[in-house]
Amino acid sequence: MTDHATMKTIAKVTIYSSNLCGFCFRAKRLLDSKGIAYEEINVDQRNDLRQHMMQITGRRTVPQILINGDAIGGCDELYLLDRQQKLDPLLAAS
Ligand SMILES: N[C@@H](CCC(=O)N[C@@H](CS)C(=O)NCC(=O)O)C(=O)O
Repeated sequence: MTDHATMKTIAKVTIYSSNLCGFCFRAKRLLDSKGIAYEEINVDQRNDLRQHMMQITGRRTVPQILINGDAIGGCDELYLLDRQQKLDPLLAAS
């Protein structure tokens, strides 16, 4: 169970996701492991939200992740940023 009391909410993180999406699951697992709170927008059955996601990210796959309004890409890009030790500074910035 996620302990919301200890979650960090410094950066605003948004994740566009869908059900039955392994990449979405992996991305959320990494954020959860860091105690980062995020807004999840599920685009299943919501073509309007998917269209909006495509407009602001230029991509059609899920997940799409935004940190303080900047589209950083999907799951692979999130893990790459983490491996490059660039993710924590982004998440700490408001
Ligand atoms: N490399 C992408 C892969 C994402 C991906 O393939 N997502 C699947 C769902 S798990 C998807 O959106 N498939 C629909 C499509 O390819 O149009 C990432 O790391 O986020």
